[in-house]
Formats: sequence, C-alpha cells, structure tokens
Amino acid sequence: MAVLTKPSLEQVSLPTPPHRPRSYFSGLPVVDLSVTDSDALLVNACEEFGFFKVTNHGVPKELIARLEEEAIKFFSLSQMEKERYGPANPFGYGSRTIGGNGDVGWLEYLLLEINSESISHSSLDFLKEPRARSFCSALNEYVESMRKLASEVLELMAKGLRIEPRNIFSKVVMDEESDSVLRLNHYPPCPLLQGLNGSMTGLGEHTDPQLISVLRSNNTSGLEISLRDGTWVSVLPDAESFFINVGDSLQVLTNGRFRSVKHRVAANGYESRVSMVYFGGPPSGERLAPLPLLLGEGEQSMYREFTWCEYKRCAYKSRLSDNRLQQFEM
Ligand code: GA4
Repeated sequence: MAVLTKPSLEQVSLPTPPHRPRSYFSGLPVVDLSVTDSDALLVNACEEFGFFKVTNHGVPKELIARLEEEAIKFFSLSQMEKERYGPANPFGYGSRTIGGNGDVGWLEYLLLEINSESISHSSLDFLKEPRARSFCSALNEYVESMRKLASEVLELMAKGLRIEPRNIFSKVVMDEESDSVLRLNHYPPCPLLQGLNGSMTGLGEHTDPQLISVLRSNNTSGLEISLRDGTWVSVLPDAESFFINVGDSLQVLTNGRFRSVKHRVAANGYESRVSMVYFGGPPSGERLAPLPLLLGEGEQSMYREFTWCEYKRCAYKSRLSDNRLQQFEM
C-alpha cells in the first residue's frame, strides 16, 4: 500500500488519471433539499435504488474540507505510527482487513463510535492526544451536521410515505443512545492497476446495516451500486453533494418497500479516494420490525421482530457480502 509520508492535500490528489471508468450511471436520482416537494422523488429513489444524491444540503463546505484535511493528515502518518491505533476491533485504525471474518480490500480507514452525539475518544486513542485537538473539533462538528442532515432526509421519507409522526424514522437516529458510526476511508492509488485494464476491490460488495448512510467523497471515482436487475453501475463522484444509502434497518421498517442498496468500491490506479461516511443506527435495545402503519391491507410482514443488538451480534459473525437480513425473514 502506498504510504502518504507528508501531511498535505496535494499528496492525495494526483494528476488527472489517463483513464476513467467507461461510463457513469446517468439515471441516479438527485434530490434538491431546497425544493419543498422533493419527498415524492425521494421515496421513489428509495424504492427503486435505495440510493440517491442530495444537493443544497446546507453543510458548510469549509467544515467538509476541514475534516477531509484532518483525515488526510492522519493517513499521512507513517504506517508504523498508524498501526499503534489498530487493528480496528471494530473501532480504531484498520488497513486492508475489514471486519473479523476474512474480508480484505485496498484501503485503510478509521472507524469511530459516536456516543451521545459526539465521537467517542475511546474508539481511537489518537484522539486523546493534544495534537488531535483540531481533528476532534472537526469530527464533532461534522457529526452534528450529519445527524441533522440524516434526520432531515428521514423526515422527508416519512412525509413522502404519508406517515405520522414525521419523526418516526428520524427519532431513532436522533436518540441520545443511538448506535451511530463515522467511517473515514482512504483508498490509495493501486500501482498494480496502472496501465492495465483490470480491477481490484477497494471495499467489497455489501449492504449497510443501519437505517441510513450519508456519504461524502472527494472527486475520485470508485463507488458502484447494484441495480434491481443485479447490474453494477459506477456513480459519478461529486464532492459538493452527499450520497444517501438506505440501510438494512430501514428496509425492515418499511417491510421491504425501501431497498437496502448493495454497493462496493473499486480501487483506482492513479488517484486517492477519500470518503467520509456517517451511519445512522438505532439504539442498542431498539426493536426493529415492519411498521404496522406501512402494511397494506392483508400485507404480510416480511420480517420477524428483532433488536438492533441481536442484528449486530449476527453481523459481526458475517462476511461483508452476506445477506444479513435473511435470518430475520418470516
Ligand atoms: C458495513 C457498513 C459499515 O462500514 C460498518 C461495517 C462493519 C465494519 O467494517 O466493521 C462490518 C460491515 C459494515 C457489515 C458486516 C460486518 C461489520 C464489517 C463486517 C464484515 C462499519 C458497519 O456498521 O457494518
């Protein structure tokens, strides 16, 4: 793995690559949050793709840039130094291995636990050090704005589904006890791919366990989503917008009406990809089952009730690409 030695932004934005993916998916729904009736488009996107892009989200550009810069500074430390804060179990610094069951990818990352609205310092000892002060403040401000954005989007989903109360989904992730996570990923350029037409996995295919994921990446391609018919398509990167994923928990609450989207990241031969993902999850003891409000007349519940804690126990025994909801199906 290429190691960033100097903590500078330039190091992760290499010259324009001579090759980009052949084509990007053109059918991706774009939800403009400044438009009042965006809820219908948003519901449609959750049903059809489980994935969409949001614009006019109100998250300050400067905050995004600050956190990205801090993340890059961390990833620019020497490999030996970074390894002191790992291996991620599940929180902390991780490199090449994902989860504990044999998944690997061309990336390094920080997995940070969010405790009562801010980043838990015990999830990464580095954050306890004086030199991490600006990193901590960027992380906490970022998490606060991600909670707000996730909550706004979840309320729009309830509005679009015409269910009350409007905070029926958002209250789950806004709860002080909610089990949410922040993930900072760095996919270094993969020299093995240079000049070749091959591909390599950055992060293997999977669905996200939580209700909602809010993803921001720099302008490097790599993200791919699986469409309903199983075709994989590349997502055009857009550093100005956020991408929203429906997760397994929201698929359950909506009795499968919303799709938990399968996605993956391909490694790039020339450019570094840096992404920051907020995963909005329920409190540990939260019971998850299809909302009776959303069951049509005579419609059967697709899932039995289970707690988030129960789901997580199974999830940490699974491989990335496993269908983690299968065991809860009726
Ligand atoms: C996928 C979504 C998030 O990145 C994550 C991942 C977690 C991890 O990296 O530790 C998991 C994966 C994710 C699902 C199954 C288990 C757990 C790796 C893995 C094999 C942080 C999460 O919440 O679930």
